[in-house]
Amino acid sequence: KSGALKPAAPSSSSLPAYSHLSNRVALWQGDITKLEVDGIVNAANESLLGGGGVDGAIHRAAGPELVKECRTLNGCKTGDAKVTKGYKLPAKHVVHTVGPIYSRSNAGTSRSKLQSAYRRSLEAATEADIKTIAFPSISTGVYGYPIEEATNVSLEVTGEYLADKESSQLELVVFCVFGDADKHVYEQVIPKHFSPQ
Ligand code: AR6
Repeated sequence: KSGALKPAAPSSSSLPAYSHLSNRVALWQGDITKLEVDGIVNAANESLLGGGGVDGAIHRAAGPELVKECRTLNGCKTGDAKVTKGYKLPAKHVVHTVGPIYSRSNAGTSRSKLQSAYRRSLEAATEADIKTIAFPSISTGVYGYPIEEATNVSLEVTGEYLADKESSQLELVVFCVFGDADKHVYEQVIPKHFSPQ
C-alpha cells in the first residue's frame, strides 16, 4: 500500500477562488489569460492586431493563430465587439472590444462608448453561446479612463444586461482586476450595484 496522497490537480484545471457578488457576478484578481472560462474580453484597439497591456498578454498567451484570425475581421469600431477562438488560451473564445480613449472634455461621449463596449461584448458573447465570461477593466490603462467611473459603468451595464431575460443563458460574469488599487475600487463600488448573496 503506497498511502500516497492524490497528486494535486494541475492549477490550470482548478477553478479559481472567485469572490461572488451575486449568483451570476464575481470579482477575481489576477491575470485574465489564466482563466478557464468560455470567453475572456480583450481591451483591444480598432485594428484588432494586438498592442500592449491586456491585449499584448492575451495575444502572447493565445499564440500567433489569434492575430491570423483577427486579420480577417477588418478591425472593430470603438464601442463594438467581435469574437474569435481562444487558441492556446484556457478560454475557448476571446471577445475583442474597443473602449474609448478617455477625453475629459468629452466625458459624456467617453461614457456612452464605454457603456457600448460592455453591452456589445455581452451581446456578442451571448450570440457565441458563451456562458461564462471574464472582463478586464476596459479603457482604464493606456486609454486613461478614470477607474472609479469606469467601474460604475461596467457594473451598471452588466447588471442591466443580466436583468434582461434574453440574457439568461449567461451563467457567470467575472470582473478580473489586475492591480490592488483596482480591486479596492471594485470592492467600494460593488455595493451600489449588487447586493451580497
Ligand atoms: N490580466 C488582467 N488585466 C490586465 C492584464 C492581464 N494580464 N494586463 C493588464 N491588465 P490596458 P486600455 C489591466 O492598457 O486602457 C493596448 O495597447 C490593466 O491593469 O490593457 O483599454 C490596446 O492594444 C488595466 O486595468 O487597456 C489598446 O491600444 C486594464 O487591464 C490600448 O492598450 C486595461 O488596461 C487599450 O487600452
